[in-house]
Amino acid sequence: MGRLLLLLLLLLLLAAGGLAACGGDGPDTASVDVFLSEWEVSPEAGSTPAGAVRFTTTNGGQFVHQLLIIRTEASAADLPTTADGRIDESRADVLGKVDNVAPGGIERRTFTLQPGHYALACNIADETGGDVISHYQKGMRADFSVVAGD
Ligand SMILES: [Cu+2]
Repeated sequence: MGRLLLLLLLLLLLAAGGLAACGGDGPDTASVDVFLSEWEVSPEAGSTPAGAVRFTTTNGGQFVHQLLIIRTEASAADLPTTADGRIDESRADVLGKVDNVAPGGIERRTFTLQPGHYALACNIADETGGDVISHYQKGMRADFSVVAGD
């Protein structure tokens, strides 16, 4: 009886592992971990090969954050902004967005990216007592490169 239970558990584990291995991302998918907090956007690496890129976004802060992936020639600190200091997304080439990453949360999303220079940023603004706190202005931005693969 005990042995049968163990065998069943083992089969379940194998099945789960098999499913995870076929979880949608092919062998050519690159992966980048990005850490969000107050007030930083910190990719584990400064660049990734072009093609399918899986972003694992972890929010280690106390606020809700997001990850915008913006294709731009400009430095991440010099993106076009609106009057309240947020990035003007209507004037930015936003190629990917991982929205509403809760404190302590982890979100995984795959985007297809061409070679070039990018900015990773959080464009949330919180209003407290009439003041607008733009996460972007607080420093939630990082330069990032996508390089041609082989
Ligand atoms: Cu933020």
